[in-house]
Amino acid sequence: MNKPVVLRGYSFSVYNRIARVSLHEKGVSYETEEIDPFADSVPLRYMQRQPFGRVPVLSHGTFDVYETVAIGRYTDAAFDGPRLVPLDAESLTRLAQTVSIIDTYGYRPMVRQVFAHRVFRPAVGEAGDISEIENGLAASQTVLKALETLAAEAYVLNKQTFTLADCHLAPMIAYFVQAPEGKAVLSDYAALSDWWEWASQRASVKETDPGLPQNRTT
Ligand SMILES: N[C@@H](CCC(=O)N[C@@H](CS)C(=O)NCC(=O)O)C(=O)O
Repeated sequence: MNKPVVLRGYSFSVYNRIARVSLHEKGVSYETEEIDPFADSVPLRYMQRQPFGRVPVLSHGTFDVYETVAIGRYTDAAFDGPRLVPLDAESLTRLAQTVSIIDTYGYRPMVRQVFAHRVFRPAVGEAGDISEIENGLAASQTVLKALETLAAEAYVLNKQTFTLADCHLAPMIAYFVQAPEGKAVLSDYAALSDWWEWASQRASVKETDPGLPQNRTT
């Protein structure tokens, strides 16, 4: 009998969606458990699985894994389906570089500043902070420029082979472009815009769109 696969996370989390995209790409059936990491208290049983209180965590039988990069690597290695990690040295390296750029420099300005303050907070009836949006847009430029170079070089983000780099970037850009200013900024980067046009049509990306919450807080 197959071991159960459970993704524990928050529907509106960009990292949760990254994990979901990789599971969809591999054709893995999974259950979900909703954990809101922004709630006043995160359940103790979840903290035992993720000591930093972030989401998501993937459980496969008794094997738990947290950190979305590791979840993607596990998903690729543990399940049948198309490979999400390239084999050649250059593409493998560019994949790691892309994901690291997104996590280290991209998530905060693109998601926590631009998307959260321009789109998410207003959707739940909270005021966004204009200075957060402006600072996020400014910081996003360097990130998009770096990703543009990687997309133009095309070892990854190449509109042909869907890898963990695509899994990681698509949910971030999907949120960023919901802000009109984010959409405008992205259009300055030709290779990245072409990539997004392609990636946004991918079934795994479309099927994992969480939409926007109603009367929720972030
Ligand atoms: N390094 C973590 C980052 C995950 C992360 O930051 N998730 C966000 C939601 S998108 C979170 O749980 N935030 C809760 C908080 O900041 O307290 C990973 O790769 O899984």
